[in-house]
Amino acid sequence: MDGTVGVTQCAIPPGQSFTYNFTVSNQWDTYWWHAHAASQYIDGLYGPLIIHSTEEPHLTEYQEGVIMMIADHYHTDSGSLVSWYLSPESEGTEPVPDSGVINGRGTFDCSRDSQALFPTGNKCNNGTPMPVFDFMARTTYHVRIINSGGFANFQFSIDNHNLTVIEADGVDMQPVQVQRLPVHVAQRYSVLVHANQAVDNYWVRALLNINCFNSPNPALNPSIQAIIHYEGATNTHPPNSVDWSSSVWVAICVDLTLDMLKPYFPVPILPADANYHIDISFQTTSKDHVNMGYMNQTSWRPLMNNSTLFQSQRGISPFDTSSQWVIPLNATNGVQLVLNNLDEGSHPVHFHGHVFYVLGWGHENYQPGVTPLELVNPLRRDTITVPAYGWTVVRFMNDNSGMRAMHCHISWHSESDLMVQFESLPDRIKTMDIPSELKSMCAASNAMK
Ligand SMILES: [Cu+2]
Repeated sequence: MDGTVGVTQCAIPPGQSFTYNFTVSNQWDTYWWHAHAASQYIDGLYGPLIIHSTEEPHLTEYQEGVIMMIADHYHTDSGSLVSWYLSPESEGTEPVPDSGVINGRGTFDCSRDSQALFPTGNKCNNGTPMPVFDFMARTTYHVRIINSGGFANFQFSIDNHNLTVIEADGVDMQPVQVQRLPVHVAQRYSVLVHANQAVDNYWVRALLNINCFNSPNPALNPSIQAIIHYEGATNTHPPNSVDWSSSVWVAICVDLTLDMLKPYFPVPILPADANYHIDISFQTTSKDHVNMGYMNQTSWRPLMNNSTLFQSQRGISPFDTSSQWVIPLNATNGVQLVLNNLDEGSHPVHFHGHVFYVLGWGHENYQPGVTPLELVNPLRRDTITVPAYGWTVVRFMNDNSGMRAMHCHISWHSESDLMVQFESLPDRIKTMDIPSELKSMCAASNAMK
């Protein structure tokens, strides 16, 4: 029920439906659902998925909850943009968003449209009024921030209000106070916000970090905004509040540091019994002159009308490494990965089915055995930014059998095939009870051709 096309299932055919059925156990906090076929989600097929529990450690520290799903927004359909991106014309430059939305709402100044990479002309529209979040004074809000966008890393802040981070990607954190929060694609944070300021209106700011883009988009106003409206404040004027003076995490598109993000519940880390070095790169293909993403030597090509999970269950292995880099993991033990980024861009790498233990990251060369790693209560999360020309060392416990994708969550990069798969406990996959409805979708999509 992981939903990854070509990995755990075939796509849901047009006009058909599929019901995902899964059991939640010992898990809570902030997630999201989205289409996992090609670049479909950035056209809007996504939503929040929040799991509540009486075991949340910060449950008594807030009174109200708010969700803020923040996404960059393209005014051209993603299929057209992928066609352009995966052509020699783009020279590997990612499409830059035209605007941004919070909970699906955002505005655009159509006088800027002609400066866009793909102007929309008379189809341009000014969007919808920005969202307004009603706050009551002297109340503490649990604000869940989700980056559901395709490309942009953003810096989140609320004028005059500190943010107390208590969760990252479904893992509870020891509280840490920040004024600005960098959030990369697919990452989630929970922050506590105390409505302890004067009754008034305040800007919520999600600054799309243009320093992480390879090229400018003059049509883009990178400052995506919403309003916090205290009950009793006048609602006839926009906020007069001013941005924090502390500098944004501009030039480097990286996460909060490891010493800031400490899990609330420590989990002992097992030693690593298996080690893999994964080079992340982009290479121009000699045949088509297209810039494609590579994990080591493999650029992933999704299977048509099949999935690697179904193939694994039938015992088809090894996989063809020219299109599927599948790492078999036979024992329940610790697996350590060195994610080495040879590319000039940062990559928010997302892992299905597991959380990473994040042992370290940096910009200089990683030297095994020399570079110090965090082994005591290291950060755990499921989406980690690998810095440009930098490295990240992660570990995970191979305790969740299945075919698990690990990919860059920037939509353009997953479309350029930046993905590796882990065949977790193949013997258990062979005896896994896979619902026939999952398999029958492959036949249905086959019949459509
Ligand atoms: Cu990437």
